[in-house]
Amino acid sequence: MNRVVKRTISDIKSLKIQGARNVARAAMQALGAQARSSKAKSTGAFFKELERTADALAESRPTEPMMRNALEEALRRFFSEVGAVKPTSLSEARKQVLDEVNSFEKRVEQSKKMIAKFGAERIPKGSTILTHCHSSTVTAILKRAHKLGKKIKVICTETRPLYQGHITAKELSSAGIKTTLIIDSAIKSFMKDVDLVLVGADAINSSGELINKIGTATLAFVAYEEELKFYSAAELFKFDPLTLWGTVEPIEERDREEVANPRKFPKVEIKNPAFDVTPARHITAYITEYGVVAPQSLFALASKHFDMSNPYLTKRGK
Ligand code: RUB
Repeated sequence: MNRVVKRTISDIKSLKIQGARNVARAAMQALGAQARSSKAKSTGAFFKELERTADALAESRPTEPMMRNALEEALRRFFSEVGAVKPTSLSEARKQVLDEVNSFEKRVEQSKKMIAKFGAERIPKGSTILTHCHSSTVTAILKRAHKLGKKIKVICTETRPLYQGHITAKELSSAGIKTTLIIDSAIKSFMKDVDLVLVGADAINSSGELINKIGTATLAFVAYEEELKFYSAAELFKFDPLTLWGTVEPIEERDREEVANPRKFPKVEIKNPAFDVTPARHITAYITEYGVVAPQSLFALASKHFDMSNPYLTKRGK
């Protein structure tokens, strides 16, 4: 694997690159870098090399179907129904991969614009929005609502253990939005000031459940109890088609050192799950690039726009 791929994997693991969209984009760029630098002598060897690269990238964070879907889609076009590599010259194959990388980049930019548009329409004038962690999709919606003159206020949780909420607070305040930073455990105390909750998405499963940064499920539960709207901004590529085939979305368990120094707690088990699962009944709607949908309708919308055949069967041709 080339240097760009190795660095991308390490940056994704350390959260230097964070948020599902940024992770997927970086992974696709790395796939392109591998395609450019490949010394393979045949198209078969070339695709094997790219498959290995895609697998290594996909494993860097297990709860990221957007990255898996993007890599999967980029490669599966080159395999025939029976799993053999389609006949093509090496230079043509390289060009096809790079075209896929470029078209993915354009597609995510376009979907972000559409989500920002649909999302901003859902934000009432003068409202206060509570958000959690850092989602580039959420900040795009909030910045658009601000540009439309909606005079919004945003409350950000700090998001333990690695404080991605600080990124959100800095980004929104720099854009001129009135921003308040709170500790995660203060959400209930601030709910009286909040009009709606808006978070991103790492994954959506076949039941319409949301898998997002740890703490999201608690936030959704509190919002539900307070009868507040709870939205998740998510392009359809966050849907994990493997969950249609009985796979349970894996929850990444991260290094315990992120929570506390284990040497200071010799007899304590330290746990650090990165994500949790929010039930569909606590979610008002998903804001997607094709419009706003109830969680129960997300699969129908996703299957209209994407090929939902079993990606592993398609890719491996088994
Ligand atoms: C980030 C997080 C974000 C989603 C969506 O977690 O939970 O809400 O990834 O982000 P982490 P985006 O910091 O662990 O990656 O909208 O940018 O895809």
